[in-house]
Amino acid sequence: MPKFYKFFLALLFTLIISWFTWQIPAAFAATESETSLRTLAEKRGILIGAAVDMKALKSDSKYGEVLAREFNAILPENAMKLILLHPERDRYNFTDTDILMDFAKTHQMQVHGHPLIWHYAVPQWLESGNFTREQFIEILHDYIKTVVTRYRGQIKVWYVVNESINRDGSLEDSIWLRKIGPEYIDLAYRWVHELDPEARLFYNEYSAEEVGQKADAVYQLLQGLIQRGVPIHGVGLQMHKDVDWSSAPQLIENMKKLAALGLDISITEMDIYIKEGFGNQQQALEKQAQIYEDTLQACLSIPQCVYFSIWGFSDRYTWAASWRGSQGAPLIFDEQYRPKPAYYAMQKVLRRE
Ligand code: 9MR
Repeated sequence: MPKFYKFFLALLFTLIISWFTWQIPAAFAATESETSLRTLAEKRGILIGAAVDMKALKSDSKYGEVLAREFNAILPENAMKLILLHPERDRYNFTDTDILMDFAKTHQMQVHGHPLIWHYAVPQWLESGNFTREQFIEILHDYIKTVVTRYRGQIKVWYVVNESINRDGSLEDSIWLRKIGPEYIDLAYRWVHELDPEARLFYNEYSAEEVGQKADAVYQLLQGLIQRGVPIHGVGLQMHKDVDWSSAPQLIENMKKLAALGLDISITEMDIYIKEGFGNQQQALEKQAQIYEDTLQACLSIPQCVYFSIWGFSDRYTWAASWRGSQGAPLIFDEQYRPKPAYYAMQKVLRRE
């Protein structure tokens, strides 16, 4: 064969091989991203998020891979809690929250701050410190200023106050309530708004999804804030439920009522715990999928529901194991990151016209 033809054939062969090398991964990537929850949610203009376990993010590469592929918003499960962020009076620790912010930036995800003020996860120096009311107000202000200023412009939504109401509708006992009084809530919202006027400020609550005593108390709290001119833009309903939950119509009714106050709504911490004794595994997984489907559908049916977030995403890492005594498989991927029926149910809802 003349040299020219040999050269031509080699060139052609190289071109074909490189075309395949580029096209095949591109094709896989396209399939993956076209069906991911994140892509489907973006087409509908909503945020789909997950709470992030920092230990998992730092040690398990598959965790970060699935997180970035499936979600366009994140919030820290624990890293922003006062006890971790401000463990001593003169010391802050932003190591994990900075890692989270970098991860979000790299993968173009929105970050939500959770929680700024909570009655739980308060460090010992504050719990047992003998401070006056004025000192408490100063400590709260300094804390808010330090954290909000550090992430100004990067954290788009702040869950400023978390779980300030008991199941019976009364105000939850907390160091803030005891030392400052109920006005700690107004002060916190006003300060965050002053420090970052662009951030959307939300209130976050558990067991206030269905209509009833607690939901009414949350409504009154929010209505009061609005009437007093306190900057509040939205409310997060957590959705930690068991697999026998069946109150989607009540959730919709409640969301409509809250939206009528002029507030945005988010589902912030959804997980559906499979209780022992609930049918066989297949029945439990199907019922769990149905609840994810109904809740996401409820959110999509309310224009003000702008954010839907799960409390983790893989059963490999769930708070239920430590808090409820058993794992309960409450999330949408199993421990090996295989999608569960709940994942496909969410895909189905996001595709629905
Ligand atoms: O899932 C969180 C768990 O790992 C922590 O130990 C616990 C205490 O900080 O908080 C859990 O997250 C809670 C969230 O911050 C507020 N709503 C209820 C969540 C589940 O308890």
